[in-house]
Amino acid sequence: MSTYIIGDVQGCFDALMALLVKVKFNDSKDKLIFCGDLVNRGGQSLETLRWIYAHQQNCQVTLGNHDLSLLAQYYVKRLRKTRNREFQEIFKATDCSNLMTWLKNQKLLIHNKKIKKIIVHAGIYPLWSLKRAKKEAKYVESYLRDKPLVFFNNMYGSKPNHWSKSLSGMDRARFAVNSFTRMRFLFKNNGLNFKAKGEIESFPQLIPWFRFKPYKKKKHTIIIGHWSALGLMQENNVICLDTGKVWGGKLTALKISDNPKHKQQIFQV
Ligand SMILES: [Mn+2]
Repeated sequence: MSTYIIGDVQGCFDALMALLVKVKFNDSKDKLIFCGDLVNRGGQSLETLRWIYAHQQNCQVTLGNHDLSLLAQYYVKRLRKTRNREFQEIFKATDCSNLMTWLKNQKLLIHNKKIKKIIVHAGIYPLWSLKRAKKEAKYVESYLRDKPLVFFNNMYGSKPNHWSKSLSGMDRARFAVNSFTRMRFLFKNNGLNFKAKGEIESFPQLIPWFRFKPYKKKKHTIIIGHWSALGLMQENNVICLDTGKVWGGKLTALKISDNPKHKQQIFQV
């Protein structure tokens, strides 16, 4: 058995299928873990969701900002943008409500102890312990599961951008969802910056989250998507798998065998 961790698909369904052929995915034994951003911009978001939904026994998903944007527009009609044809196609589909109910029950953070990997879409707020990160992920997941309308009516916004244990309710949930799904850079004062995107070198005054307080001594590897400008990257214990298929780049899978003697392998289409 092998586990494949897959970068941002963003509706590039043909590429996903080609990647699974390339890795010789076997649905009777292999597992797939998606880093999030399953949908948007690639043109085949509905096909992507349907396939993963149909193979949910094999698949685990961490939600990305585009997945949450889709869910927000599904649950809160005033947020719908008619020009997003890809999302409109999903909303008109007869299986839409099954797909959306399934999607909103996915995770913000997956910790697979067997393969010693943590998978999140954008990152883990660097001043959090792993225990704290798991607690905050669960906090958001419980909102999504139990109070999706409250959550999506109040999800948008970049404040608070400073963490405090005293945050509560949607302020706490918004800080967590923003750090798990949108974070790239921090200000030197610990605050999250949501405006900067692109190459690290373009923002010398900001610090990429994974350099803020590097996870050098941690036993687990953190695997992310979201930041296609990084490309396929490993720095300390962080691996980025968003290689920007939707922008003309590649779709990437990291293969981790059950047999610890086997090396990790990268596959791309
Ligand atoms: Mn993203």
